[in-house]
Amino acid sequence: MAKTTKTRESFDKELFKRSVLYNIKTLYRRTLEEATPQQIYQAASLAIKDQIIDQWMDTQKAMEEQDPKIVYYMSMEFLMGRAFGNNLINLRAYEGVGEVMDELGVDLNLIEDQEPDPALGNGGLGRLAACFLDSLASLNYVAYGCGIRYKYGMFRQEIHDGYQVEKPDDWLVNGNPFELRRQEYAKEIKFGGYVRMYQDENGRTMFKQEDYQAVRAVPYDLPVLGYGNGVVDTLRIWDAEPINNFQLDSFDKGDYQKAVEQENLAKQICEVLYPNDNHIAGKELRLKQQYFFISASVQTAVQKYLKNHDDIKKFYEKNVFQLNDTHPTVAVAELMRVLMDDYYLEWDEAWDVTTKTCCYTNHTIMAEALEKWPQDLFQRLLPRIYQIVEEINRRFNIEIVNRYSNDHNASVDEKLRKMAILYDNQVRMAHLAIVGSHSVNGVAKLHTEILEKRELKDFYEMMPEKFNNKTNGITQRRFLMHANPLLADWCTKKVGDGWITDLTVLKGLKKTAATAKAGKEFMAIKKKNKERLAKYILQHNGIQIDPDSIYDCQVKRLHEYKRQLLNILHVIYLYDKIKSDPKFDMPKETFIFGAKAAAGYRIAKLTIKLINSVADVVNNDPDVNGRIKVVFIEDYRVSNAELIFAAADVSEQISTASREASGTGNMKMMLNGAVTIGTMDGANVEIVGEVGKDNAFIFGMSSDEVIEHERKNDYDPMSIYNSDAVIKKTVDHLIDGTFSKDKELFRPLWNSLLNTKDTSKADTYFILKDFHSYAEAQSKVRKAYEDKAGWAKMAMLQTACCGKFSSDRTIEEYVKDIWHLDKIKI
Ligand code: CRA
Repeated sequence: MAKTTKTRESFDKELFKRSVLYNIKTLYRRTLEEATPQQIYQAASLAIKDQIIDQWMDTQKAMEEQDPKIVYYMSMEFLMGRAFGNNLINLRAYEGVGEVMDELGVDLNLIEDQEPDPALGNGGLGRLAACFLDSLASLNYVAYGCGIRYKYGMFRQEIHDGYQVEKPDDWLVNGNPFELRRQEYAKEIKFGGYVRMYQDENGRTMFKQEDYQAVRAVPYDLPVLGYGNGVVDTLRIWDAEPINNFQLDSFDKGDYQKAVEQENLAKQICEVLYPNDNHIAGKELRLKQQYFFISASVQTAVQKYLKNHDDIKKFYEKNVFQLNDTHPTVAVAELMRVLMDDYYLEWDEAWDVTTKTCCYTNHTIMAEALEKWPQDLFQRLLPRIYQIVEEINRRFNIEIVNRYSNDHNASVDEKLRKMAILYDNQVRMAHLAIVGSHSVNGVAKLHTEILEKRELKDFYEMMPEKFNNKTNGITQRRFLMHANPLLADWCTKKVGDGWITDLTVLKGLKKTAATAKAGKEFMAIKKKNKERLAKYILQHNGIQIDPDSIYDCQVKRLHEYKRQLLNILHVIYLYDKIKSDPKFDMPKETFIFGAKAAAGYRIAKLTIKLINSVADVVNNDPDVNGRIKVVFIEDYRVSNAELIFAAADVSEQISTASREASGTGNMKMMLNGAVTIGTMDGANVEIVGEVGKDNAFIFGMSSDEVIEHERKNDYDPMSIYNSDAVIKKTVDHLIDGTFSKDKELFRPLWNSLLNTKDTSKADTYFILKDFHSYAEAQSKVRKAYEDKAGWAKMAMLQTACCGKFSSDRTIEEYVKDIWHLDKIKI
């Protein structure tokens, strides 16, 4: 990390050192020599926090003076990853702290490893929120991340006998040194009861929630540092506490009962993150979580605005709410409630403010991820909010009728059926989000097109002006600078350090790096990173892998649509080839997987077991002779992801076309010089656009072809199986005892491809259909890798061409097209 991270003048090494030693003494009554690594980590974090606090206060002051517009990024998930190293990088103090630690005889890496990964997110959606906060602060915008302080984040994954076992992620056991509890900003949140209507003394019709259960939302603030600019934004996550009205001397049985219930509610709400990615479980507690953090955040935003503005009708001029998927959509109704019930706005006035404030991002077209709540549950839990949703729906239905009743090409009934917010006893959250927002965006070009042409076609037709695309991005500060310091330094040597705040600067590598010498340097760095990962894998898996082999990596959530099964079937196919032809010539290849499966997702969990079973057989078969190895990395998360991205040669992005809205792991791998093998899906399309199709290995059906097969319902995997001996043999290894003594163990996976009972449910993700095209692309990868110089050039081009995929670019687009924020000066 030497050259790229100049120590910022304001970072005082001596002060830092003294403060670490002092903290160790006062916190633990110990000397440095006596302190454990965890204690040194805590002491060092507090010393850094000290410096952050000054900048945080300066940012607050600048905000008050300059009164910029603020974005509230509302999200159930923020997958921040470790804060320690990232804060040092953005403070430009990484190098300085490294030196201090050296002087103290302490290994900085060991200290960083003391921090648990704050895993308050499932995957892409939560990590995107984290990258966005990093970019917002780095670009001098004022932003609040609003979320939940789950006591238990994404579970810790252990592998026992090849199976996933979920262990609680007790990330707060040692406390969180960077957080600040802000009791003074606590809010009351009300659930249940009924709504009483009455006239107030001015003759206004008022609505009051009565006989409700309440909990207290207490915010914890985490600093979000901009890179080297002194800006510190805030991630505000809410914890629930009981309201203190528990009176033990109460003889009223009803009160006692209620007090106990309220206490239990407070205990439950923030207990745990639902571990589902792209899938909605529909649990009542989840809706409580949603309303809990949204009500607290909306109340806060309004009160903050009114502290130094008096016209609530202009709220939207200074505030914007970005809803990260439909999970925070109750914000639409909650803002209406606050504006009408607390600040006496008329419906139309409140609606004007609300729609001008709210914006919605769609992250998926997967049907099982579409949020719908049973109307009665919604009404029982949120009686006042439900009334408001009913009225929004009533008015929207009138709009539909007005718009289409004279349109001979449309049927009003059909439009109502397809577009109403309340329909079939359900509350359709996506419809509420679209109607209540002035902007609706998808997360990659192809995804937005699919939304406009298919999934949200009716809405697009009626309100095209709301729709826009914002292709996702990632922050280079974490995923190059922190993850891959060797490559970061190399880039700086070649093109200067401008890329840290403007990733397009890396395009300068195209010229300077197109030489054989640069290629060798690049691949030498890759090799070092591959050794680093090999060491991690040896330590954690006990498997020795060869840093000279191709590292082919698929790391992401386990989901059928992401097709880890296609990947492992191809490994099985290669294994067969080696077994039947002992001389089969191929470069050594290591297939690396990392994935968590939702706890209740049976097929996904069985896929993990399959990968591990294949690994056992292949890695231990002398006939294979080290040509292929398979590794499943336990507990895939942000911290080990950084090691994997830096070491990857090949980036597996093989979802069924149309299913992956964007993907962001694809961008992280590209940034680190891994070449994509993938389908024309999500942001892969744009990656190929940037790097050129000769520098990627594209295979499989297009999204149009997939959608067409689904429309016609004419896909028959069984006929492929019956007519294709290679596929038959490969697939049958799932049930012929090759990978398990119990031949029936993997039968459900075999069935998922060839379901003989219900053929419409067979191979819904077109694995067999795309198999050969994938195997061919894999064979091209191996061939390309054998040309060392050619590969080096292709790998470098990935890094050179990934400028577009910085979340800085994404954020500037949100600002320009939707948010219209002002930059603050510090
Ligand atoms: N699961 C998509 O599937 C996308 C991210 C971030 C996802 C990814 O393709 O990159 O969002 N969708 O936009 C999602 O969570 C609820 O939908 C994801 O992370």
